[in-house]
Formats: sequence, C-alpha cells, structure tokens
Amino acid sequence: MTSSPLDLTSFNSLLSDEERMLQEAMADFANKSLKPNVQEWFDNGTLPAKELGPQFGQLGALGMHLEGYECPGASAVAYGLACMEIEAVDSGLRSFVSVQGSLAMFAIHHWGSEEQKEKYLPKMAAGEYLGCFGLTEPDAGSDPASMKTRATRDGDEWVLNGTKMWITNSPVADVAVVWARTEDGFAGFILEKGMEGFTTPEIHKKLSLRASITGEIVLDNCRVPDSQRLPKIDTLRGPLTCLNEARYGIIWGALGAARDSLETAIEYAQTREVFGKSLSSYQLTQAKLANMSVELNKSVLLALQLGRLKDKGELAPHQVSVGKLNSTGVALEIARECRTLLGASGITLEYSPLRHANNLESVLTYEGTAEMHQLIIGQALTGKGAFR
Ligand code: TGC
Ligand code: FAD
Repeated sequence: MTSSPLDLTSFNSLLSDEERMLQEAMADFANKSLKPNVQEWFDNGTLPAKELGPQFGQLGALGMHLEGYECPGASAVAYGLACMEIEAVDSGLRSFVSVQGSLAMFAIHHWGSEEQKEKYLPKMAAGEYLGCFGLTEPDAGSDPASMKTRATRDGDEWVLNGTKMWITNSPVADVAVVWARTEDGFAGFILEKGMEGFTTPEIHKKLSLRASITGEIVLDNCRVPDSQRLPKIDTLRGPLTCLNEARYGIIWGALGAARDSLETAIEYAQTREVFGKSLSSYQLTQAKLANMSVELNKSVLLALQLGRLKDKGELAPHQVSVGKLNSTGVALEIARECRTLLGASGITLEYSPLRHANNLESVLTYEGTAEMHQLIIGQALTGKGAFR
C-alpha cells in the first residue's frame, strides 16, 4: 500500500468539509482544464490570459478571500488551498490568480473609494477585466522606497512619469494599479488600458515562469484624474499591505508545486528499473522521498496555522515572511531533488519537477526575496532593521 506524500500527518482531518469541497473543486478544474495545456503554454512562453480570466472568475478564484462587490468572501484557508491546487499545475497560473485577487483587487478593495470598488471589483472578480500591480522598477525591487516613478499634481489631475519592470500581466491588463512617489509620500493610481502615455511592452526570453505574461509599465506624461487615485493611503504601507496578501497565497501555492513534483517522482521511481529492480526499492531513493515528504508535511501544517491566524485577523507581517521563506525554500529543494530521481527524463517538459524548479526561482525572488524575508524575521527577533 502507498500513501499520498501529503497524508503523513492526516492533514485533511484538520480541514472543514467546506474547505475540502472547495479544494476538490479547484483540483478538478486544475486537472481537467489547466494541466493538459500547461506544457504547451510553458514551451511557447505564453498564457491565454483573456480566456482564463472568466474561467477562474466563474470558479470564484479571483478575489476569492475578499468580501462584497461580487467577490466570493471565502476564508483565508480556502484561498490557500485553492492556490495550492493551482500551483500544483504551474506557478505561473497561481501568479495569475495572486496578481488579480491579492494585489490589484485587494489594493482597490482596501485603499479604494466606494465608486472605484463598484466600478472595478465585480468585473475583476468575474475575470472580465484583468488587473496588474506595478511596484517594482528597473532600479528599485527589494527597496520600493527608492522608486523613481513620480506623480505630480496639476489641478484636478496627476501627471505620471516612470517605468515599472517585471510586472505580471501588464501587457494583457485592462486595469493597472501603479504606485508612485508624490511630493508628500506615495500614492496608488488605477490606470486603464488605452490612457495616453501608458504603455506595457512585454518581456520575452524568460527561463522561469514561462506560462505567465510579464511586462513593463511605461508612463510618459500620463495624465490621470484625481478620481483614479486610491484615496485612503499616502505612504508605502499602501503597496506593502497588498504584498502580505500575495505572499500568503505563495505560502500555500509553492507547496502545491512541491507536492506535484513529489507525486511525479514517486510514480516514476515505482516504474523505473535500475540495476535490475525498481528505483523505488532502493534505500537511497526511499531516504530522499522520506525527507522530502517530511519537509512537505511540516510546511503544510505551518501554512495551515498561518491561515487559521489570518482567518482570526491575527496574522502579523513577519509571520507571513516565516511562511513565504519556508515554503519557497522547501519547494525549490524538493523540485530539484525530485528531478534527480527522474534522471535524464527529468530534463524534459514531459515531467513537471524541473518546470516547477525553474518557476520556483521566480517565486523565491518575487514578493520579497528570501533575503528580504530573513531580514524581516531578523528584525522581529532583534528589534533591529538591517535592510540599510
Ligand atoms: P518601512 O519603513 O519598514 O515601512 C514603510 C511603511 O510600510 C509599513 N509596512 C507594512 N505594512 C503592511 N505590511 C507590511 N508587510 C509592511 N512592511 C512595512 C510600515 O509600517 C510603514 O508604514 P507608515 O504608514 O508608517 O509609513 O519600509 P522599508 O522601506 O524599510 O521597507 C521594508 C521592506 C524591505 C521589508 C519592504 O520594502 C519590502 O518588503 N521589500 C520587498 C519588496 C517586494 O516584496 N516587492 C514585491 C513586488 S510585487 C511582486 O513581486 C508580485 S509577483 C507576482 C505574484 O505575486 O505572483
Ligand atoms: P534586487 O532588489 O536588485 O535584489 C538583488 C539581490 O540582492 C537579491 O538576492 C536580494 O535579496 C539582494 N538584496 C537586496 N537588498 C539586500 C540587502 N539589504 N541585504 C542583502 N541582500 C540584499 N513586481 C511587481 O511590482 N509586480 C509584479 O507583478 C511582479 N511580477 C514579477 C514576476 C516575475 C516573473 C518576477 C521574476 C518578478 C516580478 N516582480 C513583480 C518583481 C519582483 O518583486 C522583484 O524582482 C523582487 O522584489 C526583487 O527585486 P529585484 O529583482 O530588483 O532584485
């Protein structure tokens, strides 16, 4: 008899019936509609974003944990489980959902006016409008406080100049939430496709997150009415609050990629014969599988604890960093180790572990690099910021 690599701690017994049902529905969609296509998307370096939007919307995956404005209002744990099932197919797909719901929609939901929420959120929840979130710049990634993009007030309008870089979905987005420096601090603006002075060139030749569309946001004297500014925030707390949400989704998502890698490696090891018997029957193989499975099971329990804290409104930003740092590191190690079990077959697109490992290099870097999360945790432990 064999066990699922996620079953070793009876994790499922800690979930409610509703959470299990939601996870199953997402897994069903992921297996039927995403998994059969993902190799081709990754190979071609593209994603049919406009088609996927309404499908994810119908499933309630966009802005899943937001209340009102036709958003599903699911629990944080349910949202985490959905991220895990989606990223079990590919990190690029979870990114699609994260950027739409946890970054672009969350920014509007949390910092937007009533009019802005009513105008954008229902269409974004349905996947009719795609959103992106522009914080990073060519010279300001880990340190967004050093951003150069500037918004200058001119009567009832703002004039935006600057460049955002590495922005998921910018070339296909209908709506971009863009952060800029102002005379008094920082501000977020909702830009719409087609506005003059607002362009979104695509970034090509990526070796990671290929089933995801990435681009720039170029602002060249882009004039925006004040009604497009997010009125409730004028400090860097604006974007950083949104990052907590997306980082939370990654805590679960990355473990989906790890689980899929491990399932793939176990299945392969069962059927591959080396030196006259099954690869899975060797002690070295079993040691690898056992170690990976223990790390995965521990990590999922941590994710669940953080999710339960989030549902109680008690999750602190440094705790999100604990989960993001752990999940991305563990998942990357697992994906690479699983690739070793597949031998040469593991370097092809036919098997998922190396695709996951390639993707996880991006996941390790975006939403705060591993080093940033070490520094955030270090600050929580010592009371001393060591960022600068
Ligand atoms: P600092 O002076 O500490 O704080 C500035 C203001 O922000 C508040 N704050 C937070 N608020 C909520 N949540 C957090 N996690 C917060 N961290 C800080 C803080 O209270 C203060 O508020 P106020 O109102 O008093 O001014 O800021 P700092 O400049 O020292 O920076 C701290 C640091 C380095 C931790 C932060 O800059 C950081 O996290 N850097 C990493 C940048 C990052 O993660 N970028 C991600 C871009 S988006 C992306 O990658 C999308 S990937 C696609 C996908 O998700 O799939
Ligand atoms: P840098 O900040 O230049 O870091 C380079 C290295 O220096 C890293 O190892 C870092 O940890 C280290 N470092 C930096 N500061 C310190 C320090 N104080 N001490 C020690 N080491 C340090 N951004 C968005 O705004 N929106 C998006 O939708 C988005 N999508 C992305 C999609 C992909 C595929 C990728 C790869 C990135 C995306 N990003 C997005 C950007 C991402 O958030 C940044 O790449 C990330 O924040 C790191 O910034 P950087 O690349 O400029 O690296």
